[in-house]
Amino acid sequence: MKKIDVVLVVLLTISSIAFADDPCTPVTHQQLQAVDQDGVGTYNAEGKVIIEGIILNNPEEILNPTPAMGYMGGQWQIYIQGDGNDHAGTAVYLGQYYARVGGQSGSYTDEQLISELCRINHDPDTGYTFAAGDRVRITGWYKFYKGKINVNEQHEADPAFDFEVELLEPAVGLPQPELITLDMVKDGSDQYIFDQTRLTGCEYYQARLVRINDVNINPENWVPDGTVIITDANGLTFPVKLGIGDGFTRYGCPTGQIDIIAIFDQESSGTTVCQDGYRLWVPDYDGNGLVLTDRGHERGNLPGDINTDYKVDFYDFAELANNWLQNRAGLGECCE
Ligand SMILES: [Ca+2]
Ligand SMILES: [Ca+2]
Ligand SMILES: [Ca+2]
Repeated sequence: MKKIDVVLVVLLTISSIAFADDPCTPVTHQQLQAVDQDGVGTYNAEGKVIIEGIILNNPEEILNPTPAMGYMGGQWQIYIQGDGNDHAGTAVYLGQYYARVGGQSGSYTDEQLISELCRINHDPDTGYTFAAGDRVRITGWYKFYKGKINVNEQHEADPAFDFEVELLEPAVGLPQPELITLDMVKDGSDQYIFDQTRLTGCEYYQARLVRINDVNINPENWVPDGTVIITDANGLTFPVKLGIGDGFTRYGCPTGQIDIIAIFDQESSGTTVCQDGYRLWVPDYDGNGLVLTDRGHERGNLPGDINTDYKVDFYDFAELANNWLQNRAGLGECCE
């Protein structure tokens, strides 16, 4: 064997050992989200996956991270949208009470949950707090649930199942929402369009930011975490899940023809046939009256103007008093 061949063999051996010890496979969102004819995820390679993309939401605007709140306890979820030709996206999830849904290594105590939230809310290198519009890399296990393969801890609290969030580029901004019409995701009978190839219909937009113009909202169920129905001029409808951003309490449902910017989501009614349960998820609303979204650029710049009506007065004080001494788990009380 020539010297250079020996070096090659040694290098190949080292790299294969490294792979066996650390099976983390970079995948596109399209690869990870592939489905069969029933809409069930087909990705099934060994080890963790690595995905990259832009964070579409602040987690506490769609799920409450407060320990011991609700059935799953504190929860955390972000959507990551693929870049360029990778026309797909993936949700990343963490919850507190895995034992309630069959986790083998139990649940998190309140303190353990806060520690985990602190870990995944911050870049390990810089301490930077992640926000919607950051480009990140996620390394973790995955599990199929009701139409999507989520990157998560496979419902295990054991640290071996941790996922990592790393900053690639801060503040790149949200992706331009893709303008769609309801007839691209609903058929003439107002049924969801399901395409196994994921090149058209609801699957094509899953876990991505979309915009739908000129719809009317039925204000019934206009409450945080409620589901409202939008209708277009042709009578096609679509459910919109409201986030838990404070705008859904502070402002009334916009009336008349409006536009909507949302994360296209799926949570199917079944677990073995997953061709329904599509919905639009809007994390927060800034009360602008024309577009159901939070533009993230508040006017006014008056400290203490909590309800952003350009005046600091008792209404702001009432909101302040109502939230006095509350804190946000996994953000404020993280000490290193
Ligand atoms: Ca799906
Ligand atoms: Ca963990
Ligand atoms: Ca005010």
